Amino acid sequence: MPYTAKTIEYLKRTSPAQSEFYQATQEVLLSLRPLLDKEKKYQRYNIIERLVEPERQIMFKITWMDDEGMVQVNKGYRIEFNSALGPYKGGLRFHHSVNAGIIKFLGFEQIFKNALTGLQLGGGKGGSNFDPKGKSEGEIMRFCQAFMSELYRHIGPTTDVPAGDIGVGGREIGYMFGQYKKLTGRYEGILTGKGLNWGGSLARTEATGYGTVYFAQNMLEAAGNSLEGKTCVVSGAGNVAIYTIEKLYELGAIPISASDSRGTIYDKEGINLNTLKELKENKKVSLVHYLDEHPHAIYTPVELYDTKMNPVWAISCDVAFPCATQNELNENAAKELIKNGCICVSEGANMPSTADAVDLFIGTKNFLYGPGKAANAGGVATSQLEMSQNASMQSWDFETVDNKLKNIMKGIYISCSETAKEYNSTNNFVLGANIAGFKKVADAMIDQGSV
Ligand code: NDP
Ligand code: 2IT
Repeated sequence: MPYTAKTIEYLKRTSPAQSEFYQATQEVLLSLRPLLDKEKKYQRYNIIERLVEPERQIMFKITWMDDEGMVQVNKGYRIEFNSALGPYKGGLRFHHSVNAGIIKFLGFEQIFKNALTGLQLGGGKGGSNFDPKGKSEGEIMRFCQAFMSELYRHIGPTTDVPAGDIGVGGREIGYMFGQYKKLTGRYEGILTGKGLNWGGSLARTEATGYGTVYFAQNMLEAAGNSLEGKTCVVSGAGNVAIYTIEKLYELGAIPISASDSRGTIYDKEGINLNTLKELKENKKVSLVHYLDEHPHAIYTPVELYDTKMNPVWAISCDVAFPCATQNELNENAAKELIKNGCICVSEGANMPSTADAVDLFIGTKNFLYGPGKAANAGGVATSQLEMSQNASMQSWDFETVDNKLKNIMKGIYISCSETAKEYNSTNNFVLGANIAGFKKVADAMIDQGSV
């Protein structure tokens, strides 16, 4: 489409070397074509050009002292992408691969995801190229404090509210919250994913994984199917993967895999959840130790991966849940999944499937594909429930939050599904999610004038 090509060309020229950002943008723009053809107001108000440019991009230096007394330097980012629907909201990622393009793709996806929740949330994302691997507890704390020593001046409970993402969980949120309080003297909801006895919400830890499973459940039920008895493969072994696996067991499915940055575990009897939590949440060690307690499982280290794909996608399954990172599921993997009988993919991670893989899923008759910006929106939605509890000084019980999460995920499914039908693309939830999310943001931008 000329409009898409023109925008991508413009982005490549003005924001060079941001391949993940172009990828995310291209997918959205291609989906929007039928809407833009029909409703000329979006072009009249130049919404696309306005939307692909972040409102504000903050880049800063983080200096901190390691255990040897060496001063270390990292890059810090907070990209405040779009505030048409509410305060900027989105996680912080600490991973060695982080750069401006990655934070920008995540921030861009976040705009539509947050819109789909139906809640008042703008889109943003942040992070650092800090590598938490092998760092001591003291180093993690000093880094988090140094990161917040700059970030604190840019965030606020009604302006920008970060949360966790890869490499940022409850521990890091705690250190950052403490530093914010120290610097400002204010005790307020400037981060979500907080500890339960200092402002956190029950079910926030579980929300992304649970929500991804609820989304799969909605897709399958609408097709007259269910998760019960289904064999599921899951990639990742962090927050999203763990609570995906937990909810799958609760709904009678059998999750048989997990993976981390060093390898993949396949346990045909079903992944032992207690072992997984002990290794990844408490001890924070490699998945290879799963074999210590479950020697019958099969472990494949990354060095032995087929160069064409992660072995997790070669395991025969009914439903797949990519829950690790972007572009972890390529065209070969998608072919393999479909060939081996997989009928549904629900994305816990952000943009885990490459564009070719997405095309294959969408082009396969009766295949159910839940894109990340819809399927993993339960995390940010529950973050908003945390903000809501903070603002009203209340705390709701687990069932209350979980029921709200379930309803929000159902609402997202309905909105994707009905929008897809409206554009004669039944079950194309990529088109459904992108158009439904876009309309909310774009209409708000038009109402609010050229600001
Ligand atoms: P965690 O840091 O808790 O876990 C990430 C997991 O994925 C870890 O097991 C990690 O391995 C593995 N991993 C990360 N990067 C790579 C890589 N490049 N190659 C192979 N394995 C990798 O993060 P989350 O579970 O929070 O996030 C997972 C995904 O879900 C991300 O895409 C994130 O953006 C998305 N997401 C997260 C939400 C949240 O609320 N946390 C909400 C919505 C989406 P190792 O253990 O070795 O580090
Ligand atoms: O990608 C995401 O939606 C998240 N990392 C969670 C964001 C949030 O603000 O809870």
